[in-house]
Amino acid sequence: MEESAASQGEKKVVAVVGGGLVGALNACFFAKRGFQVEVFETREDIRKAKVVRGRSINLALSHRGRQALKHVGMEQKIVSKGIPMHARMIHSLSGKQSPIPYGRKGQYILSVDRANLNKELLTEADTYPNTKLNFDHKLQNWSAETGLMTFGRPDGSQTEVQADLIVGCDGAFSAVRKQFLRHSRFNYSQTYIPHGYMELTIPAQNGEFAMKPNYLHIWPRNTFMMIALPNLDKTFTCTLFMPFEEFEKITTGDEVIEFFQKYFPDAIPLIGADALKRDYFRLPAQAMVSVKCSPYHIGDKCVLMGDAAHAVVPFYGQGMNAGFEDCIVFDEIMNQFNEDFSAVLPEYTRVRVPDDHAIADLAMYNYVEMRAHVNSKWFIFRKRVDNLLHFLMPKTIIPLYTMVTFTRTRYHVAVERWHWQDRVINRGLLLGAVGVVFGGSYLLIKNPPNINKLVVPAEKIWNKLAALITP
Ligand code: FAD
Ligand code: EGU
Repeated sequence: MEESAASQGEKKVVAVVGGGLVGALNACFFAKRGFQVEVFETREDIRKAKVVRGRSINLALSHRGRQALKHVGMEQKIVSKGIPMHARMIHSLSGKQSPIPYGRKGQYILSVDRANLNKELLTEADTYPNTKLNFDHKLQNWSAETGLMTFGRPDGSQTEVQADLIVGCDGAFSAVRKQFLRHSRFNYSQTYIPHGYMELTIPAQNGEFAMKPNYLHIWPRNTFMMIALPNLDKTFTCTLFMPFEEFEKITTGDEVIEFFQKYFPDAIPLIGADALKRDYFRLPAQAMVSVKCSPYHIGDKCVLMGDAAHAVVPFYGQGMNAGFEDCIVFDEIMNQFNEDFSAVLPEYTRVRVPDDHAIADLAMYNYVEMRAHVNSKWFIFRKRVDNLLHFLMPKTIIPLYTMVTFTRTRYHVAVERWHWQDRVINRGLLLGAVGVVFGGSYLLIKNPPNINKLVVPAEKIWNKLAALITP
């Protein structure tokens, strides 16, 4: 009946390249299915390393990511170490803070520590007897024909490993993806945005959070933007976004203070003037890239997931969440097609590409939008309008961020719905305007105003004005 090697107990070998967030989670998904899982990661074991250099320090975890963690029994473990953020806190230039809720009480996102999340996922993957974690293994080359991979080791040696399926979870600069570029009919685009980001820390004050902890703090200033997420040690990690050009203009400690005085004055005492002068120059600003490609697979041998398949700019807080959702989608298709890679891989590409492309576009759209005209007033106004319309028509109008953040509505469907809602709103506004014109005309015809009543006050006003200007 089942012709797969699975039933004979000799499950296929799945090589997960990259032991970052998506790779470590994916290892759990494949291990749970009983595959022989091998994870290959360039870095040393971050659970043993003293200094972990990574991208952002903390991340916003939302519904899609949580659902994926739930699939491997990790949701509670991670959520318990996350800090709920029920609302944004908008900081205006004057220092005024305005909270804007994400939704109802149960609708919140979590600030989670990236390093801890990665460690917990690796530890979980490690608990499966059919999983082996290989650190200090950097993929150098692989063959789509044979599934043979070559890894470089820190001592300069190389090792070769064969797998039935190669899962590329090696991030935005994926070495696995490099081979795809040689194949015909592979679409690829990457865009670096002009902005860079820099992380700064708001330390705890007298052992307490220096700002309200259960918020995503945002300082929207058009071209310049800062956001801060809380950490378990009562610090906040601020991420400053601005054009590289602007980063480069600031070359001295005093210029840093001057800049902050102008755009983020309330943040100076929070970060501390001396720390700010020092930390600004600690690391150069980091680049952000958007990568889109398709297909995500080659034959029945290789598939890309997470940032390797779709690096998105961080302006929707969805990069990791989308990568985690990739794992669920793949898992569901594995059920549907009985783990037959030759059927699963094309189906995964067919189903997932439109959604990943949609979130990449949305994140880029939001970047352009925020940069162009989002100051604190506009941000507050737009979110209030969204929330009001949702309150008036809860079934018809659902804010885009709600669909993206708090549901598993397919990203491309969320975008379609958003456009549809826009048409409904515009039609509503048009209908309202037409109603006012026709209704007003009808009322005027039915109850023609007494000309004398209208003219007399006008005359009175004119007389008064005339009295004023004549000496
Ligand atoms: P990575 O985390 O990059 O992991 C890739 C792994 O592969 C690494 O461990 C790397 O060492 C390894 N690797 C690379 N090359 C090789 C090789 N040749 N051989 C072997 N191993 C290799 N997402 C959210 O959901 N919410 C947020 O709030 C959020 N905020 C962000 C803020 C910023 C400033 C940035 C830059 C990103 C943010 N993201 C956020 C996105 C998120 O960081 C990524 O989407 C996520 O890290 C992707 O995980 P990944 O495992 O695919 O890739
Ligand atoms: C950027 C960097 C507010 C973490 C988008 C909202 C982000 C995050 C928003 C980073 C914004 C922007 C949304 C969430 C989240 C908002 C969202 C952005 C987490 C539309 C650690 N964004 N981010 N939108 O609605 O849906 O609050 O680095 F400023 S969480 Cl840019 Cl929900």
